[in-house]
Amino acid sequence: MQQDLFLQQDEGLCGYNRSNSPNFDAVKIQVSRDAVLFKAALKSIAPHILQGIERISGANPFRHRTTPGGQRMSASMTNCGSFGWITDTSGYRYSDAEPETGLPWPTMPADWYCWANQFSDLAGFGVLNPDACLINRYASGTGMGLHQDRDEKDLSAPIVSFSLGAPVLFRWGGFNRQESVCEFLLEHGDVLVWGGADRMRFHGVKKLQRYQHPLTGPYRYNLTFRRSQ
Ligand SMILES: O=C(O)CCC(=O)C(=O)O
Repeated sequence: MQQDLFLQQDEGLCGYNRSNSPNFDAVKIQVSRDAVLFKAALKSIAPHILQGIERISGANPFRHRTTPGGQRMSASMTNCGSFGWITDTSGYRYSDAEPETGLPWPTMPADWYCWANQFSDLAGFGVLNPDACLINRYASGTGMGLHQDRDEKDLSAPIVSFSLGAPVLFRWGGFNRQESVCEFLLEHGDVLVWGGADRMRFHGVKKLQRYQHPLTGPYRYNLTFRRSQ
């Protein structure tokens, strides 16, 4: 049933035959059992995605949120979709509104929704139907510590991650903090999907090096599509 829904959206909204779609035939690297990296798959449509980010952050600016322990996060964040991921001293959670303004999050662009579904399917997880897209912006010297994505209600749904702009070393750990961590490069246009047996792996990003990207300047953007409810 979900598959049928997806096919209708595919034909109606995604426009895969148009020149403005990702490269679904991109080189595919099996990172671990249930994690797949599609190299540079978004490269040709990056300007379009960046325009979307500009629109979303114009309506709801990037903010440095605070961890439950009171620490300011170094990456700044915004969201689009029905729900957004937030953190403050009350905890990590999804919210249907931006806590600073009380306003709903900007709508998730229909083509992003379709592309996230398509990459989830290509990675072997079927249709994701994301209701949340967290957008992180990293400046040089910022990163994200090892963590698990565990605030979603259904942990069987995968995470689909788009990377744009400056490259970074992604840290891919085990199922507890003590396990060894491997690192690989996430570059402009890469799509990483993880789920199934790898869904609860600890992961994070090392500090961004000083860099100048022709489209994003010193910044790296990461979009994670999630099914939160
Ligand atoms: O920036 C990235 O590639 C990872 C972001 C991440 O792990 C998260 O938002 O939970």
